[in-house]
Amino acid sequence: MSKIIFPEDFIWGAATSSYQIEGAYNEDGKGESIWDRFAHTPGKIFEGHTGDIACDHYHRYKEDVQLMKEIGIKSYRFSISWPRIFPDGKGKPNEKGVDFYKRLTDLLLENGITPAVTLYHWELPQKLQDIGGWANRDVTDYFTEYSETILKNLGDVVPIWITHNETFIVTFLGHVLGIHAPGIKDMKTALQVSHNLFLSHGKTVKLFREMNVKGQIGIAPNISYVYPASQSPEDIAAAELAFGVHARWHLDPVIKGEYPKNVVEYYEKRGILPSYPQEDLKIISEPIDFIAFNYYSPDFVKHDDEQGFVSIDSELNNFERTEMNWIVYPQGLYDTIMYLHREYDQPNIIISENGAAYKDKINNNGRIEDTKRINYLVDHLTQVHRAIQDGVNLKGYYLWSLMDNFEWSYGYSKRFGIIHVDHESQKRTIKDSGYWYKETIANNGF
Ligand code: IFM
Repeated sequence: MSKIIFPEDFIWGAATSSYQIEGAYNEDGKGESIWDRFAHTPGKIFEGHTGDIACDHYHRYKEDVQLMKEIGIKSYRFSISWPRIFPDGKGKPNEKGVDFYKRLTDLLLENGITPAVTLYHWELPQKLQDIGGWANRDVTDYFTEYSETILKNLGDVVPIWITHNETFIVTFLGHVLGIHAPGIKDMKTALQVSHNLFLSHGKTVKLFREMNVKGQIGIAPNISYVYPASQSPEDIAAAELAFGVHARWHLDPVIKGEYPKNVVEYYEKRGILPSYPQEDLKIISEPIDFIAFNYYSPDFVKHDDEQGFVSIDSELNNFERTEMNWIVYPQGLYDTIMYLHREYDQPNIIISENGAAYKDKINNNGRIEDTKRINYLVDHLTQVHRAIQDGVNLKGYYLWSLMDNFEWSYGYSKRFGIIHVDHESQKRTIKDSGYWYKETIANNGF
C-alpha cells in the first residue's frame, strides 16, 4: 500500500468535553448544570452513572496533558463548563473556575499543544433552564456575556474557537426524544431552541470580531451524509429532506442566512416553524472562519407517507458496526466533506470529532489491543486524505476521544478513548490505537 502523507501544517488533534471528563461537579464554586440535574434523576442514565467524578480531569489535568504530549497531539479540543464560570448562568464570574481553564491552557501551550476551545458542549447552568433554557431568547444574551468573559481571559492565547457542539443533538435528543438533558419532549420547543442556539452563535461571532480576538471561530454541527434506500424519486426526496432536517437546518442559516426551503415547508405544514424577527438571520450568518463538523456514521432513509422519511439503518445487515451499533462507512465521511466543499463555497473545514466505541479489554500483559479502532481510524483518515487530494481546504482532524469518558445516557459503558481509563482507580493506559496515533502524527501519515 502506498504511503498516505498529510500536508505539513495538518492539525492532528484529540477532543473531549467538560462534563464527560472533568468531575468536581460541585467544587470551587461550580454551579449545577442541566447534566448534573439530569444524571442525578433516577432512571435517566445507564445504571445511574453520573459525571460527578468522571475522569477526575479537574484534578488530574497535568497528568492528562503529559499523556497528550507523549502521544504527540498537536491540538487539544476541550470545552468550558459554563456553570463553572457562572454558577447561576450570569452575574459575577467565579474566579476559581476561570483560573482552572487558564492553568490548563497555559500548560498546553508550555507543552506545545494548541488549545481549541468549545464554548458550549451541552452544560447549560440549571438556573437558566429554570427560566426556560434555550427556548428563552434571553439565554442567547447570557451566552454572549459568558463568551465575553471567556474571550477576555483566553482570547489572547487560544487560536481556535467553536461556539456550539452538535446543535442537532441538543435540539433532538434534549428536546424531542428527551434522552439528553434537559429531558424535554416537544418538537415545537425544540425548533425554537435550535433557532436560539444559532442566534447565540451569531451574537458571539459578532462579539468576537468586535473584541478583535486574534484567533479563528466556527461552529461544530454533527453531520452524517444521508443516502436514499433506493433510486426511486420518492426515496431520493426523502433523503434530501432527512439531510435538510439533520444537517442543512443547522448550517444553512449560519453560512447562507436562510433556512432550507424543503425543511421550512415541512415544518410549516406541521405548524411547528419557530417564530423570530427576520433580522436574526443576519446576525446568525455573521461570517465564520471555518466549518467544523463531527462525523461518525451515515443515515439511510426511505420515503414515508406520514413523516416524509424514515430511517432504515436497523434493517441493514451488511455493514460492520461499532459498539454504539453505528454503521461503519468511511465513504460517508468523504461524501460529507465534499458536500460542504461544494455547497458552502470551498470553506476551511475541520473535522472536530471522529472515532469509535469498541469493547476494549486490558490483556494480561497490560496492553489494550484495539485493532478495530485502529482500522476505523485508518479507513476514515484515508477518506480525509482523499478529500485533501481533491482540493478541499481541510485543516485538521480531532479524534474522539482522547480518553474513555462519560458517554451521556450510556454512562461509562461505552469507550471511545485512545487512552483507557479505569473508572474505579482512574488509572490511564494508552491503548494500541494511542500508540498508532503517536506514530501517525510523528510520520504525518501512515
Ligand atoms: O461523546 C459524544 C460527544 O460528546 C459528542 N459527539 C459524539 C460523541 C460520541 O457519541
